[in-house]
Amino acid sequence: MSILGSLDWNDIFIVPFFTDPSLSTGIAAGAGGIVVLGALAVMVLLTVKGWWKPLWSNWITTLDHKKIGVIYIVLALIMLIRGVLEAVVMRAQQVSPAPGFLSVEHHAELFSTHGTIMIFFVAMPFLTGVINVVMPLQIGARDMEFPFMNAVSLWLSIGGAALVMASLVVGHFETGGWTAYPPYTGIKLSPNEGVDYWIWSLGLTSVGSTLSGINFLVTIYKQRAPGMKLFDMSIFAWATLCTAILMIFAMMPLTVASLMLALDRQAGFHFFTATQGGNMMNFANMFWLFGHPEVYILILPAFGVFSEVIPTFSGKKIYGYTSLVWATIAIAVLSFTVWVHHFFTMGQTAHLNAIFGIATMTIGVPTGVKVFNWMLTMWRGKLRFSTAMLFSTGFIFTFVIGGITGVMLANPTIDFATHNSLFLVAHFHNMLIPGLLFGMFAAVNYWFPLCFGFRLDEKWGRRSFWLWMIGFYGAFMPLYAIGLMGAPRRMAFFTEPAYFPWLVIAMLGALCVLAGLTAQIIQVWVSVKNRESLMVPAGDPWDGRGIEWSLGCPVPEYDFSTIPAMTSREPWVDAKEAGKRVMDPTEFVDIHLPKPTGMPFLVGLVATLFAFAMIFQMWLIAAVGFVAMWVLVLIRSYDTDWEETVTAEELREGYEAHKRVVESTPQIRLDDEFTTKNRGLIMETQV
Ligand code: HEM
Ligand SMILES: [Cu+2]
Repeated sequence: MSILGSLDWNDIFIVPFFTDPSLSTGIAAGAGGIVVLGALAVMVLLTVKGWWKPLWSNWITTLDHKKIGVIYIVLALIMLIRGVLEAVVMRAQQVSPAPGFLSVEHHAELFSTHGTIMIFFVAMPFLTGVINVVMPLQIGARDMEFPFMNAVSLWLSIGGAALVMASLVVGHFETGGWTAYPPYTGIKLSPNEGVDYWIWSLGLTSVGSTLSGINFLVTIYKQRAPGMKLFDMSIFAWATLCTAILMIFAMMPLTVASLMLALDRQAGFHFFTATQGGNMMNFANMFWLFGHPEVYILILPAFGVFSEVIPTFSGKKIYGYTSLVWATIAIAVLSFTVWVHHFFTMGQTAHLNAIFGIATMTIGVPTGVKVFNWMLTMWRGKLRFSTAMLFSTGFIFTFVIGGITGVMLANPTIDFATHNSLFLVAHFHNMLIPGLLFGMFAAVNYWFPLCFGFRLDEKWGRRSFWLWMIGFYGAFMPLYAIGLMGAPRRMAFFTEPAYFPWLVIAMLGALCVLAGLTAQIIQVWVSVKNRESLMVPAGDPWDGRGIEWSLGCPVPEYDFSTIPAMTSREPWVDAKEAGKRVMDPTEFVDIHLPKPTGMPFLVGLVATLFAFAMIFQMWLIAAVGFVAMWVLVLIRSYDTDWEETVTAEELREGYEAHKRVVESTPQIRLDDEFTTKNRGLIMETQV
């Protein structure tokens, strides 16, 4: 066997187009071409602008939680562009006269990559990024408990995403959907490297997420500002805590299931082959033992975001803090008790189905509690519809519809009629687009100034909201209808004329979503261009409530010059009500920050090399990569010179500088919040 394993000429992205020219292979070649040219263009840009060095020293080697968070979010946005484009191609395929312009395999690859990407490389990095930026700032910490491991998680996730991108250029992705059920994904029915791409890209990122979960949890336990009790934490921090626990316990079944699949495929095991004593249901159970908690990993952080944005833009304290916390905990616990609802039809008894159906419906209760909490927070508030608030209110409205269809599906008898239909596809997009993406968009619009010092453009932000909102309804309401009419999911094409008008609407909706995404890109572009007038150096541009807003924007690398005194649940609001514009400092002491290091990047790089080699069965390279990974970790373990000191004096200067900025910033009225008069620190009560 050659050193290049199973890799051969036909795996290079343009070759199939020349051997079998068609629109389908042309699109595949074009997609591969975009990846290659895009990568080249980025490299040329970096070289021409001389940005390699700053990129390396400011970003790639960083251990700063805020920058790591930003990189995660950038990753999520890049992958979101691919995911949405794939969705548009699928929609175009289904409105084309049968059999459409894509080969059946190509369409299957598209829904598989779309689903895999959206869940693992959009949703997960997005929420991990937002947590990274915000959570330490909200609990009064200076960084994660394990900054090095945090960066390793990041580079493992990027490595996983890079593999999915590589599958456009070298070889194929799998065709078995994001769930990759055997026996279809076994070596007999899926002999090419596609499933291995799925296994190893998920392998990298699931290890990354497990480590992130551990990091978040320990950070919350150990790094809270002195005096901050658990029940003093922000709701977002609570959401992070519950998410972290879910990440720790839920990612592992996935890692194990996918590694077992790898053993089945490459080492002749038979965990999942019924004819050899294995059982496919072991995969289904393990996958969903991960998969259902996973949807709460996706949704809880967004719930946390809404619980921060809605009070701020309603000018009121969150309604029912304690009930919100308990609802979050209840959802986290219950999320481990419902996984069977993903395969009601796969042969267990009616009794078992009934139990899991009831458990599923139970989750509606704490979720309903939350919806009422948000609505009661807005009740009689003075609402201001910033982009972040629009996404939050759009979420409540839309999410409730998705929730109702979820309770319908929780009923096994209904599920028997609707499972594997487009009704289900409509349902989960109805949960995930508002319940995940809108939350993350709200988070970016809300917290962006903390990282970059300026606000995002509101006009384009609002446009993006309306396009996403209308686009969502257009793209997915029709799927409920044709799903009930019997349209199955994952179909390459439809020949039933009654579906056609609905599919056209869905296509237009998807285009509208694409326009929304474009509006967001324009929003960032316009904001960067006008950043001078959007600067909010004094911090707190929205009259916010969390202690993250007591800092200037952008937040300095060390976050807090002195750790805030936690006198209540909302010390920043108390300070403002007492007429203060900066929080009183506690004690200035020397602090230690971890030095930047290229090691996490290298670990990610060799891990990715290892995974790539495993995909193409290049055993020698795989072995080298695997060993190199651990050698790097070992070298790092013996590194004693990894901290740098920020002196108490520097911190005091930082504090004084911030105070001067705040004092020289004129106070404005809340009505001028979205104008260029907003340089930070709106104090309505003072005007
Ligand atoms: C942005 C607009 C989006 C559009 C237009 C869209 C469209 C689609 C389409 C057409 C399918 C295939 C349905 C079928 O089985 O026939 C699909 C599947 C899927 N989508 Fe989306 N989607 C979007 C966003 C998202 C988001 C944000 C997520 C998750 C965070 C997501 C997750 C999935 C998953 C998991 C599947 C199932 C893949 C499979 O069958 O294995 N999608 N989507
Ligand atoms: Cu579920």
